[in-house]
Amino acid sequence: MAQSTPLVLVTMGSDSDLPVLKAGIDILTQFGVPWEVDITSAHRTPARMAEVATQAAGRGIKVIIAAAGGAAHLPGMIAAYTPLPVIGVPVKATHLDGMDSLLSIVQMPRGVPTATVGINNSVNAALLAIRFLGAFMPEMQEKMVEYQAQNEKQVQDKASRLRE
Ligand code: RP5
Repeated sequence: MAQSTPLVLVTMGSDSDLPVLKAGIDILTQFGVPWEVDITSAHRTPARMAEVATQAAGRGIKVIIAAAGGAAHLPGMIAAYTPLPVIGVPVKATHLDGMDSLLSIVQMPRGVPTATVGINNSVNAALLAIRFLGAFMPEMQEKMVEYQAQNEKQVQDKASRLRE
């Protein structure tokens, strides 16, 4: 699945990760970010994963979100092949409840940074990607400011109702 001139590539190790990523993809759509969704397994399709990661920057992609569960090597391997910022989403996919994925993604060796969000938290991955875009796209930063204001208002409204 792709939109015209995608800025954010969302990739995952298996189609079984897709339900977890849906909420994040919805955020990208809500902010008007052109995205592309793909499946590239570090273990099952290593050559294609390397090709996709190597070519991403040249195609105009600015941020990569990579999700995987279990021995979650995908985000780190993609980060090894691209100069782009990579955000890893640990997916809860095994009997270890996502702790395996989280630790696999967050414990990258020095020199190969991979941002890591919470287990199954594709929403934060998308919001972080949008913040990266906002560094050079003022309209994205403006939308983020609006989003933060909405969040604040929602919490304040709930607090007001509790005080009533
Ligand atoms: C990982 O193994 C995938 O990212 C997925 O989270 C997990 C299970 O994959 P499937 O066996 O469902 O294809 O590589």
